[in-house]
Amino acid sequence: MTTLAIDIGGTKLAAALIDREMNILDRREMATPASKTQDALQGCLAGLVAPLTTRAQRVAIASTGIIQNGVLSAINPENLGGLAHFPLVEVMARLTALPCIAVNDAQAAAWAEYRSLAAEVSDMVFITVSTGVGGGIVSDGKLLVGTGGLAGHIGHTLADPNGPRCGCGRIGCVEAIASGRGIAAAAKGELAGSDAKTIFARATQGHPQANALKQRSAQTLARLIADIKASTDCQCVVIGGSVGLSEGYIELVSTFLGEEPKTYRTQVLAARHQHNAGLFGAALLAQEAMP
Ligand code: ADP
Ligand code: BMX
Repeated sequence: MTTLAIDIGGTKLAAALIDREMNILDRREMATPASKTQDALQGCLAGLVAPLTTRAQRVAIASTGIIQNGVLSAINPENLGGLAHFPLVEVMARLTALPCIAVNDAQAAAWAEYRSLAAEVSDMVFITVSTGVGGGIVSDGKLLVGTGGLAGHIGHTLADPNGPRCGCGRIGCVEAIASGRGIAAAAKGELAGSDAKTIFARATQGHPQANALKQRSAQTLARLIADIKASTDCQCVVIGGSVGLSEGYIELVSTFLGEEPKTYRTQVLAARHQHNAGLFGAALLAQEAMP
Protein backbone atom coordinates (compact mmCIF):
# COMPACT_ATOMS: atom_id res chain seq x y z
CA MET A 1 0.00 0.00 0.00
CA THR A 2 1.35 3.44 -0.92
CA THR A 3 0.75 6.38 1.43
CA LEU A 4 0.48 9.97 0.31
CA ALA A 5 2.21 11.68 3.24
CA ILE A 6 1.80 15.44 3.66
CA ASP A 7 3.71 17.78 6.00
CA ILE A 8 2.13 21.18 6.65
CA GLY A 9 4.56 23.63 8.24
CA GLY A 10 4.44 27.38 8.80
CA THR A 11 6.94 27.97 5.98
CA LYS A 12 6.65 25.02 3.61
CA LEU A 13 4.26 22.28 2.53
CA ALA A 14 5.74 18.90 1.54
CA ALA A 15 4.11 15.81 0.06
CA ALA A 16 5.58 12.41 -0.73
CA LEU A 17 4.52 8.99 -1.90
CA ILE A 18 5.86 6.45 0.61
CA ASP A 19 5.68 2.70 0.04
CA ARG A 20 5.22 -0.09 2.64
CA GLU A 21 9.01 -0.38 3.13
CA MET A 22 9.19 3.38 3.82
CA ASN A 23 10.88 4.30 0.54
CA ILE A 24 10.08 7.74 -0.86
CA LEU A 25 8.84 7.20 -4.45
CA ASP A 26 8.16 10.86 -5.26
CA ARG A 27 8.36 14.13 -3.30
CA ARG A 28 7.13 17.70 -3.88
CA GLU A 29 7.40 20.93 -1.89
CA MET A 30 5.89 24.41 -2.02
CA ALA A 31 5.68 27.50 0.18
CA THR A 32 2.90 27.75 2.76
CA PRO A 33 0.53 30.56 1.70
CA ALA A 34 0.77 33.66 3.88
CA SER A 35 -2.92 34.41 3.42
CA LYS A 36 -5.29 34.09 6.38
CA THR A 37 -7.87 32.18 4.36
CA GLN A 38 -8.75 28.50 4.33
CA ASP A 39 -9.24 28.72 0.56
CA ALA A 40 -5.60 29.73 0.01
CA LEU A 41 -4.27 26.74 1.99
CA GLN A 42 -6.77 24.40 0.36
CA GLY A 43 -5.77 25.65 -3.11
CA CYS A 44 -2.05 25.10 -2.42
CA LEU A 45 -2.66 21.62 -1.00
CA ALA A 46 -4.75 20.71 -4.04
CA GLY A 47 -1.93 21.74 -6.38
CA LEU A 48 0.67 19.95 -4.27
CA VAL A 49 -1.07 16.56 -4.16
CA ALA A 50 -2.65 16.56 -7.65
CA PRO A 51 0.30 14.80 -9.38
CA LEU A 52 0.58 12.21 -6.57
CA THR A 53 -2.97 11.20 -5.61
CA THR A 54 -3.66 8.58 -8.29
CA ARG A 55 -0.72 6.45 -7.11
CA ALA A 56 -1.79 6.47 -3.39
CA GLN A 57 -4.22 4.35 -1.39
CA ARG A 58 -4.38 6.53 1.72
CA VAL A 59 -3.41 9.96 3.04
CA ALA A 60 -1.40 10.65 6.22
CA ILE A 61 -0.88 14.26 7.32
CA ALA A 62 1.63 15.73 9.77
CA SER A 63 0.60 19.31 10.42
CA THR A 64 1.58 22.28 12.50
CA GLY A 65 -1.09 23.11 15.06
CA ILE A 66 -3.17 21.12 17.52
CA ILE A 67 -4.88 18.31 15.62
CA GLN A 68 -8.06 17.04 17.22
CA ASN A 69 -10.68 14.96 15.43
CA GLY A 70 -9.00 15.81 12.14
CA VAL A 71 -9.30 19.58 12.65
CA LEU A 72 -6.26 21.89 12.83
CA SER A 73 -6.40 24.61 15.50
CA ALA A 74 -3.39 26.89 15.60
CA ILE A 75 -1.97 27.55 19.06
CA ASN A 76 0.01 30.35 17.39
CA PRO A 77 -1.95 31.52 14.32
CA GLU A 78 0.92 33.90 13.37
CA ASN A 79 2.86 30.77 12.31
CA LEU A 80 0.27 29.86 9.74
CA GLY A 81 -0.22 33.19 8.01
CA GLY A 82 -2.91 34.09 10.56
CA LEU A 83 -5.03 30.99 9.88
CA ALA A 84 -6.49 29.65 13.16
CA HIS A 85 -8.75 26.78 12.08
CA PHE A 86 -8.76 24.35 9.17
CA PRO A 87 -10.82 21.16 8.74
CA LEU A 88 -7.80 19.22 7.52
CA VAL A 89 -9.06 15.64 7.24
CA GLU A 90 -12.41 16.66 5.75
CA VAL A 91 -10.72 18.83 3.09
CA MET A 92 -8.03 16.28 2.15
CA ALA A 93 -10.46 13.34 2.10
CA ARG A 94 -12.66 15.37 -0.27
CA LEU A 95 -9.72 16.43 -2.48
CA THR A 96 -8.24 12.93 -2.79
CA ALA A 97 -11.24 10.61 -2.23
CA LEU A 98 -8.90 8.50 -0.04
CA PRO A 99 -9.01 7.53 3.67
CA CYS A 100 -7.10 10.11 5.66
CA ILE A 101 -5.51 10.57 9.10
CA ALA A 102 -3.84 13.65 10.62
CA VAL A 103 -1.48 14.24 13.54
CA ASN A 104 0.62 17.16 14.81
CA ASP A 105 3.87 17.55 12.84
CA ALA A 106 6.28 17.26 15.77
CA GLN A 107 4.37 14.34 17.30
CA ALA A 108 4.59 12.56 13.92
CA ALA A 109 8.32 13.32 13.60
CA ALA A 110 8.91 12.09 17.16
CA TRP A 111 7.37 8.75 16.22
CA ALA A 112 9.53 8.34 13.10
CA GLU A 113 12.68 9.25 15.00
CA TYR A 114 11.79 7.01 17.95
CA ARG A 115 11.29 4.07 15.59
CA SER A 116 14.75 4.64 14.09
CA LEU A 117 16.52 4.59 17.49
CA ALA A 118 18.03 1.54 19.20
CA ALA A 119 15.56 -0.89 20.82
CA GLU A 120 16.77 -0.01 24.35
CA VAL A 121 15.47 3.57 23.96
CA SER A 122 11.96 3.78 25.45
CA ASP A 123 11.90 7.48 26.36
CA MET A 124 12.84 10.25 23.95
CA VAL A 125 11.74 13.73 22.95
CA PHE A 126 11.79 15.29 19.48
CA ILE A 127 12.07 19.06 19.07
CA THR A 128 11.60 20.90 15.79
CA VAL A 129 13.18 24.36 15.62
CA SER A 130 11.57 25.70 12.50
CA THR A 131 8.95 28.41 11.87
CA GLY A 132 7.93 27.70 15.46
CA VAL A 133 9.28 25.34 18.09
CA GLY A 134 7.31 22.09 18.29
CA GLY A 135 7.77 18.89 20.22
CA GLY A 136 6.77 15.26 20.49
CA ILE A 137 7.26 13.06 23.56
CA VAL A 138 7.64 9.27 23.53
CA SER A 139 7.35 7.90 27.06
CA ASP A 140 7.74 4.19 27.83
CA GLY A 141 7.45 3.49 24.09
CA LYS A 142 4.20 5.43 23.69
CA LEU A 143 3.64 8.67 21.77
CA LEU A 144 1.95 11.20 24.05
CA VAL A 145 -0.89 13.03 22.30
CA GLY A 146 -2.96 14.08 25.31
CA THR A 147 -6.73 14.32 25.65
CA GLY A 148 -6.90 17.36 23.38
CA GLY A 149 -3.78 16.91 21.22
CA LEU A 150 -1.70 19.47 23.14
CA ALA A 151 0.92 17.04 24.54
CA GLY A 152 4.48 17.95 23.58
CA HIS A 153 3.85 21.62 22.76
CA ILE A 154 7.08 22.46 24.60
CA GLY A 155 7.70 25.55 22.46
CA HIS A 156 5.07 27.23 24.63
CA THR A 157 6.85 26.72 27.92
CA LEU A 158 8.39 29.77 29.61
CA ALA A 159 11.91 30.79 28.62
CA ASP A 160 11.98 34.41 29.82
CA PRO A 161 9.22 36.23 31.77
CA ASN A 162 10.60 39.50 30.38
CA GLY A 163 10.79 38.13 26.84
CA PRO A 164 8.70 38.92 23.76
CA ARG A 165 5.00 38.20 23.49
CA CYS A 166 4.28 34.92 21.71
CA GLY A 167 1.55 34.61 19.09
CA CYS A 168 -0.11 32.05 21.41
CA GLY A 169 -0.90 34.80 23.93
CA ARG A 170 1.78 34.03 26.53
CA ILE A 171 4.84 36.15 27.27
CA GLY A 172 8.37 34.81 26.77
CA CYS A 173 7.69 31.38 25.30
CA VAL A 174 10.66 29.35 24.01
CA GLU A 175 9.10 29.68 20.54
CA ALA A 176 9.04 33.49 20.70
CA ILE A 177 12.83 33.49 21.21
CA ALA A 178 14.35 30.36 19.64
CA SER A 179 12.22 29.75 16.52
CA GLY A 180 12.88 31.00 13.00
CA ARG A 181 10.15 33.61 13.42
CA GLY A 182 11.45 34.54 16.89
CA ILE A 183 14.99 35.01 15.60
CA ALA A 184 13.78 37.17 12.68
CA ALA A 185 11.51 39.26 14.94
CA ALA A 186 14.41 40.15 17.24
CA ALA A 187 16.67 41.33 14.39
CA LYS A 188 17.42 45.07 14.41
CA GLY A 189 19.24 47.61 12.26
CA GLU A 190 20.72 46.17 9.09
CA LEU A 191 19.34 42.70 9.92
CA ALA A 192 15.75 43.93 10.39
CA GLY A 193 13.46 42.16 7.90
CA SER A 194 15.89 39.26 7.35
CA ASP A 195 14.76 35.68 7.89
CA ALA A 196 16.53 33.19 10.16
CA LYS A 197 18.31 31.55 7.23
CA THR A 198 19.89 34.86 6.21
CA ILE A 199 20.71 35.74 9.83
CA PHE A 200 22.48 32.39 10.37
CA ALA A 201 24.44 32.86 7.14
CA ARG A 202 25.57 36.26 8.44
CA ALA A 203 26.50 34.66 11.78
CA THR A 204 28.81 32.26 9.90
CA GLN A 205 30.49 35.32 8.35
CA GLY A 206 31.11 36.70 11.86
CA HIS A 207 28.32 39.30 12.07
CA PRO A 208 28.09 40.12 15.82
CA GLN A 209 24.31 40.68 16.06
CA ALA A 210 23.56 37.63 13.88
CA ASN A 211 25.86 35.56 16.05
CA ALA A 212 24.15 36.81 19.24
CA LEU A 213 20.72 35.88 17.82
CA LYS A 214 21.95 32.38 16.98
CA GLN A 215 23.49 31.97 20.44
CA ARG A 216 20.30 33.18 22.12
CA SER A 217 18.23 30.63 20.22
CA ALA A 218 20.63 27.76 21.01
CA GLN A 219 20.92 28.72 24.69
CA THR A 220 17.13 28.92 25.02
CA LEU A 221 16.88 25.47 23.47
CA ALA A 222 19.52 24.05 25.82
CA ARG A 223 17.58 25.34 28.84
CA LEU A 224 14.42 23.81 27.41
CA ILE A 225 16.22 20.46 27.04
CA ALA A 226 17.33 20.62 30.70
CA ASP A 227 13.68 21.23 31.69
CA ILE A 228 12.58 18.34 29.46
CA LYS A 229 15.16 16.03 31.03
CA ALA A 230 13.87 17.01 34.48
CA SER A 231 10.25 16.36 33.51
CA THR A 232 10.57 13.23 31.33
CA ASP A 233 13.94 11.61 32.19
CA CYS A 234 14.33 10.97 28.46
CA GLN A 235 17.32 8.97 27.16
CA CYS A 236 17.92 11.43 24.31
CA VAL A 237 16.54 14.49 22.55
CA VAL A 238 16.36 14.51 18.74
CA ILE A 239 16.41 17.86 16.93
CA GLY A 240 14.83 18.62 13.57
CA GLY A 241 13.52 21.62 11.58
CA SER A 242 15.57 23.87 9.31
CA VAL A 243 16.88 26.04 12.17
CA GLY A 244 17.62 22.97 14.31
CA LEU A 245 19.41 21.14 11.49
CA SER A 246 21.40 24.15 10.33
CA GLU A 247 25.19 23.85 10.42
CA GLY A 248 26.70 24.02 13.89
CA TYR A 249 23.38 24.55 15.71
CA ILE A 250 23.20 21.22 17.56
CA GLU A 251 26.86 21.54 18.59
CA LEU A 252 26.06 24.98 20.02
CA VAL A 253 23.02 23.62 21.90
CA SER A 254 25.17 20.79 23.29
CA THR A 255 27.79 23.29 24.48
CA PHE A 256 25.15 25.32 26.34
CA LEU A 257 23.60 22.12 27.75
CA GLY A 258 27.07 21.25 29.10
CA GLU A 259 26.79 24.32 31.35
CA GLU A 260 23.74 22.82 33.11
CA PRO A 261 24.18 20.47 36.10
CA LYS A 262 24.89 16.89 34.95
CA THR A 263 21.49 15.61 36.13
CA TYR A 264 19.74 17.73 33.48
CA ARG A 265 21.93 16.76 30.53
CA THR A 266 21.00 14.21 27.90
CA GLN A 267 22.28 13.11 24.51
CA VAL A 268 21.30 15.55 21.73
CA LEU A 269 21.03 14.05 18.24
CA ALA A 270 20.17 15.35 14.76
CA ALA A 271 17.00 13.89 13.22
CA ARG A 272 18.00 10.77 11.28
CA HIS A 273 15.19 11.48 8.79
CA GLN A 274 16.30 15.12 8.51
CA HIS A 275 13.56 17.19 6.82
CA ASN A 276 11.39 14.11 6.14
CA ALA A 277 10.76 13.11 9.77
CA GLY A 278 7.17 14.44 9.75
CA LEU A 279 6.36 12.71 6.45
CA PHE A 280 7.74 9.35 7.65
CA GLY A 281 6.04 9.66 11.04
CA ALA A 282 2.64 10.30 9.49
CA ALA A 283 3.12 7.37 7.09
CA LEU A 284 4.16 5.04 9.94
CA LEU A 285 1.19 6.07 12.09
CA ALA A 286 -1.15 5.50 9.13
CA GLN A 287 0.36 2.06 8.53
CA GLU A 288 -0.21 1.18 12.18
CA ALA A 289 -3.79 2.55 12.19
CA MET A 290 -4.78 1.06 8.79
CA PRO A 291 -2.41 -1.93 8.23
P1 ADP B 1 8.41 24.52 8.50
O1 ADP B 1 8.34 25.37 9.71
O2 ADP B 1 7.43 24.90 7.44
O3 ADP B 1 8.37 23.05 8.83
P2 ADP B 1 11.33 24.70 8.17
O4 ADP B 1 11.65 23.54 9.06
O5 ADP B 1 12.06 24.77 6.86
O6 ADP B 1 9.80 24.80 7.77
O7 ADP B 1 11.63 26.02 9.01
C1 ADP B 1 11.49 27.29 8.45
C2 ADP B 1 12.38 28.27 9.19
O8 ADP B 1 13.74 27.83 9.12
C3 ADP B 1 12.35 29.68 8.61
O9 ADP B 1 12.31 30.59 9.70
C4 ADP B 1 13.68 29.80 7.85
O10 ADP B 1 14.18 31.13 7.80
C5 ADP B 1 14.57 28.92 8.71
N1 ADP B 1 15.72 28.33 7.97
C6 ADP B 1 15.71 27.68 6.79
N2 ADP B 1 16.96 27.28 6.45
C7 ADP B 1 17.78 27.71 7.45
C8 ADP B 1 19.19 27.65 7.68
N3 ADP B 1 20.02 27.06 6.83
N4 ADP B 1 19.69 28.21 8.83
C9 ADP B 1 18.85 28.81 9.70
N5 ADP B 1 17.53 28.93 9.54
C10 ADP B 1 16.99 28.38 8.43
C1 BMX C 1 3.72 25.96 16.90
C2 BMX C 1 2.44 25.14 16.80
C3 BMX C 1 2.76 23.65 16.92
C4 BMX C 1 3.83 23.21 15.93
C5 BMX C 1 5.07 24.10 16.06
C6 BMX C 1 6.11 23.80 14.98
C7 BMX C 1 0.74 26.28 15.43
C8 BMX C 1 0.23 26.60 14.05
N1 BMX C 1 1.79 25.46 15.52
O1 BMX C 1 4.23 25.87 18.19
O2 BMX C 1 1.61 22.88 16.77
O3 BMX C 1 4.15 21.86 16.14
O4 BMX C 1 4.69 25.49 15.95
O5 BMX C 1 5.53 24.05 13.72
O6 BMX C 1 0.19 26.77 16.37
P1 BMX C 1 6.38 24.38 12.39
O7 BMX C 1 5.47 25.05 11.45
O8 BMX C 1 7.51 25.22 12.81
O9 BMX C 1 6.86 23.04 11.90
